[in-house]
Amino acid sequence: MKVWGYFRSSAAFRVRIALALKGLDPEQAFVHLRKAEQRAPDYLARNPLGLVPTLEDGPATITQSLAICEYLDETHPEPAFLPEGAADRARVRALAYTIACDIHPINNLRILQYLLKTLKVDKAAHDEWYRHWIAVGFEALEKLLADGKTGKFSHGDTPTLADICLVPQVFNAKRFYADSELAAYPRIMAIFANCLAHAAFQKALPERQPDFEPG
Ligand SMILES: N[C@@H](CCC(=O)N[C@@H](CS)C(=O)NCC(=O)O)C(=O)O
Repeated sequence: MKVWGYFRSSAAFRVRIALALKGLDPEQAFVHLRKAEQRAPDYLARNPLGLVPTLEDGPATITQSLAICEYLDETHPEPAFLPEGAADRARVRALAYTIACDIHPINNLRILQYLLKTLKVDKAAHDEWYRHWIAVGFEALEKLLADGKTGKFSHGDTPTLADICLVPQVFNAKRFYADSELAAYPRIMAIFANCLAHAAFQKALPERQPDFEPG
């Protein structure tokens, strides 16, 4: 098994958490997004969208972080990323998709670069865009988490696919929000703190990765 990622990528971070939760330690390859290595022909042959992560497992090449997480969950069922019961599984998926489909893509590197370089918006407008979509998403997520099913983690007291998405998204938000501002989302931040105390989440942290660069 081999995984392509980048220390700062939220989507690659999701897969690192998933691998660590499953106790898997595949070979790693690094794609430097700031150096545009994601658009090199050999990487595009693996991942035509030019996005990290990509996972290879034997003959299978898998793109899309959530598809990779579900693949790992099916091939290595313990510990499970989804709870028992269709309604609870749907709840966890809804939390994960709120982040992965409705928050993260709007603030992805290529979108931000398009705003700055092609549409020529200034830095202040760029930052406002970023902060706005985080706030819209986190307000909704905070309400979704208030349904009585949240425990130490997003769903009960064990990590699920929702937490795999939540932690990288909070890391991402911290680049443009002070901790005092993020305190407006107490459920999200309590789950974030509990996840950070878990060894698998620790192992997946950006600063623990071989390609980490400060700043
Ligand atoms: N939906 C994709 C999103 C992947 C994605 O957006 N990756 C980002 C890093 S978090 C990326 O590679 N960005 C490169 C770019 O924007 O050029 C997934 O979940 O794998």
